Amino acid sequence: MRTFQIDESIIKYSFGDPIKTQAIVLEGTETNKGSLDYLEVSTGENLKLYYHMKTEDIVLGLGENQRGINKRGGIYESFCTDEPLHTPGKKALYGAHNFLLVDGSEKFGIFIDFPGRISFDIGFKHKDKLEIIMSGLDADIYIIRGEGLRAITHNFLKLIGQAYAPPKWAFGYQQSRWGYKTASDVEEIADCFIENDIPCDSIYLDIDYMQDFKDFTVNEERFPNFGEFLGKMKAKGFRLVPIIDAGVKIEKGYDIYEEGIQKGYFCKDETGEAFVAAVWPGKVHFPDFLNEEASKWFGSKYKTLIDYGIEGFWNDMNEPAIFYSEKRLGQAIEVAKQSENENLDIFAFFKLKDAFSNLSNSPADYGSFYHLMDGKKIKHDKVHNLYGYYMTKAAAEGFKEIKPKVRFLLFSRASYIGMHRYSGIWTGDNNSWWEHLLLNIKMMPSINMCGFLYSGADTGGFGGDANGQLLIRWMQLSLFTPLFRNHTAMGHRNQEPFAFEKETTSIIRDIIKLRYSLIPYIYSEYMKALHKSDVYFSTLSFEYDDEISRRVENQLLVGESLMICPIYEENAIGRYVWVPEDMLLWKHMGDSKEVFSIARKGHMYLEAELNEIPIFIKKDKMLIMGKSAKNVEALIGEELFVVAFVSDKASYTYYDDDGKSLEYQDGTYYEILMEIQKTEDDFIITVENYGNEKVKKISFQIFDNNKNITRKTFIM
Ligand code: MIG
Repeated sequence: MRTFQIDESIIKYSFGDPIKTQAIVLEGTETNKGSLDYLEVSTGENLKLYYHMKTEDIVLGLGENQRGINKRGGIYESFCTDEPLHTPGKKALYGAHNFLLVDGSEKFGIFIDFPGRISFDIGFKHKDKLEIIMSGLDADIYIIRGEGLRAITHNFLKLIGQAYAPPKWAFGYQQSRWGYKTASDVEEIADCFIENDIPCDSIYLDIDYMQDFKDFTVNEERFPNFGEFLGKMKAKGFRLVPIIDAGVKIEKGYDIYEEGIQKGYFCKDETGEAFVAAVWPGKVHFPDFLNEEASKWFGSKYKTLIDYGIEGFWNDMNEPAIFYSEKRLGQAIEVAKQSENENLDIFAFFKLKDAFSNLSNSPADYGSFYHLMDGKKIKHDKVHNLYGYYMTKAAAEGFKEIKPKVRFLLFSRASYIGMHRYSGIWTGDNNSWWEHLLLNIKMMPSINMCGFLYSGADTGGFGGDANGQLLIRWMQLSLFTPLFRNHTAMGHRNQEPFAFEKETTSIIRDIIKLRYSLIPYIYSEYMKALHKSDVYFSTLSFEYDDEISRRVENQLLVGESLMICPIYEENAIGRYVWVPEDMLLWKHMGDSKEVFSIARKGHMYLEAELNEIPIFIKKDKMLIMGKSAKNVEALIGEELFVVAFVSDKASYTYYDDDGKSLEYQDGTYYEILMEIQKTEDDFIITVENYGNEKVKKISFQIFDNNKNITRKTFIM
């Protein structure tokens, strides 16, 4: 074991010869520490770590995964998996996020930089035993310290580098569906938004826009004159966001296939031939994104679509998902042949059945192809969790070459820690289940602490059919997620805001309009989190250290000012809420009606009818809003509306930038510092403007602890 001091709060313990994953951005200096802090280590066949949990310990983390915010009681796996039916027993989802935060008498973070399969038993086999088993011996283990959960997370986020910023339009509402097959389908959807007066920024193109599911092609019959069509849609106010799949169709004459073969850029099988798997296009090869040259090559291919006018992409199927491999299918067919005309006993029957039902995403397949990484041949399953990350990095680096100055929208299904520097993630194929709305709530803080600020779920659920009520309640959560996208699978009920009863449409219109008026706050908080290596969503325990706050699983803090308590049960007219300190409760109910009350510290039953959106504003904090508009570009932003809850003094730094370029990275952004000081019978407002030329007027609505309202206007 070699040890490195990364900075004052982080030590790296290096076992064997770890793969350089590009998860981290800080290098340390070598030290010689004898043993790991907090953890016991055992080596043998596998590297294992143990921690003895005290009864009161809470374990947070693991990003996009199952079960609670507190991970205790379960077994989890890091192995990026196409798991569309994620029922509670499933252990791995699309992302591999090996960061844990132990919150007990000892508080520390653990990051395991190991791109193969890892199992985390967090008090399942034995209630007090945390056991981490890597499928190998070579890994970098980081122990991260800090003064409290937020500080530890901050130190970890500094280790893995600054998060990606999408263009500002990507903070608008986005409409997707697997099943918009033609240009006229897409245009019809756009027109429905316009007719129904529902703001929207983009419409997604799923695999059907491609010619025979071939990456970087456009089906000319279904989307004739694609460039012109994009222009027409943009003039109407919509951007189109196409999907890119990991697998490249095997087809003579298809340039991507031909070039990939010629240059040897695809993953190879044992014999050195390009590995064959089957996904949407039928038989495909997987580009070897871990090979730098191949990655550059694939990244440059996004240019075809960018040249048409595309400004954002989503990368799919990059775990990579495998429907079947040639070899495994051959074996299954063999079993079937042998079974023919046999009197199958029950074991033979299951053998036959399993031969086919286990074809997809088979571990045997993941162990049978190879990458060329830094000039070395390496078996896929050793680096499995990097595949989606590196595909997405290839895209982002491609964008930098193609249009170096602008931001692109980009998010991926599979991910590994570090990918957040290049893109966001969506949480993959969930279902139209209330359980998955709750899971979405629980995932958000975990995903944030793993670096992924730009994230969100398929609102309304991907698989299955949503009713209007589920969509409404889900939207009341997603209205706060940076990625706010409604997406559903082919073959399921329509799920657009106007697909249900008139009443449902009007409630959803109101939610989406509220989203647009919250964009000043959402964007400001997002970008501040990015600049400060902080999170956007967090657990209550990041701010409040009382015993109840530490254990709340269904309320979240959003940025520095808000607490949200989404309703996630069918037919509920409210829910129980833990209020950790006095807060201002704003119930937003449709266009003009707004009701404010003071929620006192303690337990409360929060009533919230289907059309009511409860938002808690923390003590001595401000919520910043603007006027809604039909899309982000149409937001005028001349007037800000501030709702503040002030018992003593509140201050807020309002952040903004051009929302398009990468200049924020060099410090080009604008801040407005606002401060509200309570005096005996009034409030004194100070505003300092650092470069924001857009805002002309700020209207303050200030509540004191007795719900008295003071209104003031500040002209810039
Ligand atoms: O095997 O492209 O998660 O969002 O709509 C399904 C079709 C492939 C999975 C993605 C989903 C997308 C779907 N894709």
